[in-house]
Amino acid sequence: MSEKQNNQSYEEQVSFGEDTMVASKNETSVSEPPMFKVLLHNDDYTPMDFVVEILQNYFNKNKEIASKIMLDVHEKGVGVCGVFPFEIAETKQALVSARARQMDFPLKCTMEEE
Ligand code: TYC
Repeated sequence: MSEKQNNQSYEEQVSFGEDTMVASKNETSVSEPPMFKVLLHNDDYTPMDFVVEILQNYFNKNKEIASKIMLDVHEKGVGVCGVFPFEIAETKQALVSARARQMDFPLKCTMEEE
C-alpha cells in the first residue's frame, strides 16, 4: 500500500436465485501517523555525564549507546535521541527540558517531523 491515503471503491455482486444485488462500498485506509525525531543540541556547559543520564533515563539507551550518542552530539552539534509519535516526542522533550532547567544546564532539546 502507498504511504499516502488510499481510497478505493468497488462493487460486489451477490446473487439470490434470480435476483442480483449490487453492493457498493467505499473503503478508506488511513496512513501511518507522522513521526517526530527528538533532538539534543550541543552546548559548552552541560556536563557529559548529565547528557548520558538523560539518554538512559528518558530514551531507554544503555550506557554504551548513550555515551556514543552524547559524543556524536558533542562533535557534530546535534543528534537524534529517538523517533516517536507526536505526543510522546512532545512529552519527552518537555521532561528533558524541565530536568535540564532544574539543574541549571542550558541543554537544548527539540523535535522535528521526520
Ligand atoms: N559539549 C558538552 C561538554 O563538553 C557535552 C554535551 C554533549 C552537551 C551533548 C550537550 O547535547 C549535548 N561538556
